[in-house]
Amino acid sequence: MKLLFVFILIMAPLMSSCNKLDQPLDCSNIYEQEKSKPSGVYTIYPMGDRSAVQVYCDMDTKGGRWTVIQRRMDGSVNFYRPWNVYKMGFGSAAGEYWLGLDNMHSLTDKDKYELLVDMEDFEGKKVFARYSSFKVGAECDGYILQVSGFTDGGAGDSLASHNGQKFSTFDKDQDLWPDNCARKYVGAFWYNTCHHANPNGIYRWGADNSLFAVGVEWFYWKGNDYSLKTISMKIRPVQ
Ligand SMILES: [Ca+2]
Repeated sequence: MKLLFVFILIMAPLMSSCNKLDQPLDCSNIYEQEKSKPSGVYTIYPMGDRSAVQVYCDMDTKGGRWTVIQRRMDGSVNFYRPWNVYKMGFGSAAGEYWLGLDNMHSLTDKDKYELLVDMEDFEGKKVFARYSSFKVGAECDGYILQVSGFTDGGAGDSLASHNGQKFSTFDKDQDLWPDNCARKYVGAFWYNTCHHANPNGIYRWGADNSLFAVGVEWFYWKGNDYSLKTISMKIRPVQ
C-alpha cells in the first residue's frame, strides 16, 4: 500500500502532463477555448495525437462551433476519387474538401452530433437543411450513415433516403442498386438505389440536363438537373 502511494506520488506529474487540452477534437473545442475566434481554417485532432488535420470552422452560422466536413464552392477540386481517398480525406480546408470518413466516424462516435447543410444557387438564394442527429459508422460496417431529426430551412429533406446506407465510391459499390451509383452519378456518397443528394458530384455551373443527375445536387430544392453553386456539410456536438 505504502509502495503504491509512493508510486502515484512520483508518477502524478507525468500523468497530468499527458492532458493535451491544447489539441482540440473539433471546431467546437476551439470555440470554447477562445470565444473570439473568427470563422476560418484551424487545425483539429479528431483521432487524438498525430491526427492533425486542417478544417474550416464556421464560427458564425446559427451560433457557430461548426466543423465543416464537406464543402463545394468553385469546382477547383476533383471529387471523383476512390475509396481510400474518401476514407482519409482530400482537398484544401480554405476551399473545397472532404474531411475523411475515418475522421467523421471518430468524431461522431465519441459524442452526439448535429448536422447543418448550407447551400446556395447561382442566383444568390441560400437555404439549409438541419438534422438534430448525425453519425457515421465504422469502416468494417461500411461507414453507415445515421441521420435524423430534420428541420427545414427551405432546402427540403434530401438525406432521408440516404439514412442507414453504406458509403460507396466508384471502386467500392455498397449501394442498393444492381449497377454502380458512384460511377453512374460521378460522385461518392451514402447512395441508396441512387440519390436525392449528390454533394460530391461534378461541379457544373447551374442548370444543366446534358447528363442526368451527375451534378452537385439537392433534389428537394432544385431537382436533378441543377448543380449548386455552394454546398457545405458541417457538424457540431449537441449541447
Ligand atoms: Ca450497386
